[in-house]
Amino acid sequence: MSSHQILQFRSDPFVVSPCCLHICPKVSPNHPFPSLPFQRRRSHHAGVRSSAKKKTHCNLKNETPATETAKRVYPFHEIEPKWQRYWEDNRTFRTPDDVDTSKPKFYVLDMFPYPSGAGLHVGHPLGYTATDILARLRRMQGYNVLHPMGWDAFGLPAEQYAIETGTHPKTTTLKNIDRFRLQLKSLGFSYDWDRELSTTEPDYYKWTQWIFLQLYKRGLAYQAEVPVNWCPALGTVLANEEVVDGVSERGGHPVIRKPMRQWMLKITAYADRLLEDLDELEWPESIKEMQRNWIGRSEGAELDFTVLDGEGQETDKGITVYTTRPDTLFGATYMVVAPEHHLLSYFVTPEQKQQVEEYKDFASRKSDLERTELQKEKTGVFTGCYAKNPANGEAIPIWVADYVLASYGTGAIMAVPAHDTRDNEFALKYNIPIKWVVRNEASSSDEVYPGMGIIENSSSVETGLDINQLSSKEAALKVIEWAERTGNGKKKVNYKLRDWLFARQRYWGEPIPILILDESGETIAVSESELPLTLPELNDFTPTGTGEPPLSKAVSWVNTVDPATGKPAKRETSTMPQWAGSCWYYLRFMDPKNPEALVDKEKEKYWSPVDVYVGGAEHAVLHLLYSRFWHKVLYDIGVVSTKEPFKCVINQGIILGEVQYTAWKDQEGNYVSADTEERLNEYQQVTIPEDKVMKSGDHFVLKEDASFRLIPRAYKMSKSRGNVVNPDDVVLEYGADSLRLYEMFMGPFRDSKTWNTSGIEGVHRFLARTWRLVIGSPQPDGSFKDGTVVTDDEPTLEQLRSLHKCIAKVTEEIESTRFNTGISGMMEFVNAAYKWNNQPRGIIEPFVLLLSPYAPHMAEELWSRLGHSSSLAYESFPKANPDYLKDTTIVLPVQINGKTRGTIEVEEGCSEDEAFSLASQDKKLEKYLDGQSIKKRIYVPGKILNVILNKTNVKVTTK
Ligand code: ANZ
Repeated sequence: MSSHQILQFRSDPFVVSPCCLHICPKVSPNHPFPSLPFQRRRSHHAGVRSSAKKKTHCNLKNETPATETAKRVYPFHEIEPKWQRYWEDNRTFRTPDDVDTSKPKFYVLDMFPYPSGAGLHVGHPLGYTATDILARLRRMQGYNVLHPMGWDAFGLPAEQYAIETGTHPKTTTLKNIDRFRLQLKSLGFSYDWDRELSTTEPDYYKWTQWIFLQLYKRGLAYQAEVPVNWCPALGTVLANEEVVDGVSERGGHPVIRKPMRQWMLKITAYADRLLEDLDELEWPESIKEMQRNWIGRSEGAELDFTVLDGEGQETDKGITVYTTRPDTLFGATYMVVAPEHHLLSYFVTPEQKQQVEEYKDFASRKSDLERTELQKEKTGVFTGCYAKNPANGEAIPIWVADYVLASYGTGAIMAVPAHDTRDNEFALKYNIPIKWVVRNEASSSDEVYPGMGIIENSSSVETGLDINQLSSKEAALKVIEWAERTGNGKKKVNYKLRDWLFARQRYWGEPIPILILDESGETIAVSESELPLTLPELNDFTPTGTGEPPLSKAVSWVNTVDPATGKPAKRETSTMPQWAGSCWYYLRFMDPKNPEALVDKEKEKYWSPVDVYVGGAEHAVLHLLYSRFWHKVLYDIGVVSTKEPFKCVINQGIILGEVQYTAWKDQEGNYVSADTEERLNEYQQVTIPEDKVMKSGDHFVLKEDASFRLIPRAYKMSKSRGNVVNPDDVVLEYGADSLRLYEMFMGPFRDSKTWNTSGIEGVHRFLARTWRLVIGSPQPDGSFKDGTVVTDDEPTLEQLRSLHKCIAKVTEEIESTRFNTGISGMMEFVNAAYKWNNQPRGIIEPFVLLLSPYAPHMAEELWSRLGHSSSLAYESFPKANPDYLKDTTIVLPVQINGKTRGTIEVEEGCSEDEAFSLASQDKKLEKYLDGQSIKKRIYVPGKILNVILNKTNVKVTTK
């Protein structure tokens, strides 16, 4: 899924080789594991390693500098493909169709990707690693896990590419999918590949079309003449979100508003339920709030104003306004209608006609967003006509202005410039009277006051309406009651949510299964038994330019007959928008091959709802709202058993590119410091490589001259900035486990984070240390012995405490999706384990299981070397024993020459050396010990440390 489907095709066949950081031509970027000259290749088998039973000591302290380089690495390039093959051959992560439903289930889903030509970027594995960790954990905790992957593969880029090159979108899509699949497999994700699906496959879109028919049959899919965003250059209609600042999001082509007959889905019929059911979801509050705003429910009234003629006489025409503030009715000093208001032409006076027409033309070139932007200067034209305020009979002018939208409310407003900011701005600009009718302590006599308060200046003898002295709330109720009684209006609930424009004039999408009878223009649903209605083959994908979709070129497909009557008919040639396929894919994963139904009822009942759904925050509104809408329709017709599709949604933060340092140069090429008083944007910006930068205090400066300050900044990864990191390169250099671990270690999962290559080295070193902890030091040639250094010794209390602390931490942190701190817990464990002089099996085996959700390849290899013959994927995840988690620190008094001089906090059972080292670092004790020669130490564990100094000591001060 992608909201930014930019057409990118990887053109360079160069990747960074792991051996030398040199560019190696001809290494296919499609192959994540070309053979490497890096390490001597040995065969590994997933079989038993009996040497694991031998008692061997881990003698890391004696490693010589000669092994330094070899020490940094472990043979990930052998381990990783080996285990990926193993998982694939054994279908380790397959979720059988007939799972034991007495067991608990866990459905963890990624927002499936749009397989773009650019391949994966490092943002993808962030969410995918998180869901993979959760999936692996739950499997080991005894859940049935559903963890599928597929492709949201219809969409513009493949079609644009087809237009440019003549390559069929299907060919491009399949090629891209192959690449994505290979890349995902190279990262060791535990997807059930047997359930893979693509929205472009007829077996899949058969059911997308089926859902459309259910919507159509229930009046939820209809055709309407609507003003659409028409992009002449792309030859298509675009959705509002595909238009940015009046141009198409893709390609930047101008977009105009044009009325066209279009398929619409009646999402507004579900507005209330979409709003109410949000409360029961475990979603980020920010997304729920965005959905609430998008739905935009507001309560108010529709009030009728009678239009007056040139002489001020009442006509039979009326304008209905929508207002959320009926309490301000007496303050309405003018009215505004939208330029597209259907009655406008009836009441514009002949003198004003030309001006109004020109204004309508001016407004048609702006998007709704531009028109309603608060900062934009308000514009408008007087219609020459007046209307009667129903509350007091006053004649107020009617204006046409584009800050009122035709698509909201009634397309007309009563303007109250004393209490509405936009009206106030407009009235001041066009010299329209302002009348204050609401007061409170915060309001001033001549400024706009949009808040609630006590009503004044609001009574009329003529109409008998008097709301003075009432609170805004009471006054609003009274006005509505009065309007309903006198026939001047009624209570009204409004929504910002609009019906969903559901047609695209493009080829690469699902055909809409509708026939249009030639004779009558009547629309007829294609029979369900005829589905899928497959896309016809086409060689010419160019838009017709007239608004007629490219499918109209498939003449023999288009021209057909109504099977029921034999009457000639044409097929609908618009296709569905890209959002369609992603509206329901999570259901198909539950039962991907079912030819009889979208999803089997029993399977759906077991797997629904998705327990955890992870993806980018950019899908907070459209995708998540559209799929909730479809789900509710499916619920109403009995296809699904839950009201909501996704129980918990988590947004991963975005990954920004590596920090870039910017310096400025004047015309002569001399540097200008970033803290200069002058305007920096008048100078030329240059990017400074990291090795020419140093930190000075809180700032970054040029190494060659520290008086020049630089600005560090991380940017969104983009091809044009050249800061895109390709996951293939990282996998080649550091391995998939390192990439996974790094992406999780970068920072809190939901926050945005900056990529930093030295950070990968850090986690890579941690993995290498873990490897050596279990396998032992490398041999002089850099290779590692088979087997492990693990012993069958009974674990000590200290070892058990370290392990169980780690188990508790890792489990808790994964469950709370704090993956980064889970890794810190494992790092602490490994640091502690390096101090032990044996590595008992009872400690190391559980630790390997703890590591496995994060670094599955290494964990599988260690597990196999520890003597296990099958995958650890379904082993029980270790459970922390609370007995080993108790706080075990004690306060130890420290004496110097027999006099108590302070205390230190130590672990119960800590060694004399550790206690002494802590004492010498203690602020209070440091002054007694610093530079002194020590005669002897008397240590009674748990009781006291007494340090006896040599009498002849001379105090050495180093400060
Ligand atoms: C009089 C008034 C007085 C208003 C006041 C506001 C404050 P929400 O809450 O977003 O629903 N409005 C109505 N239809 C509109 C349209 N088609 N285009 C632009 N503005 C429109 O906003 C409802 C308020 O927005 C309405 O209440 C109306 O202005 C304006 F002190 O009416 B109000």
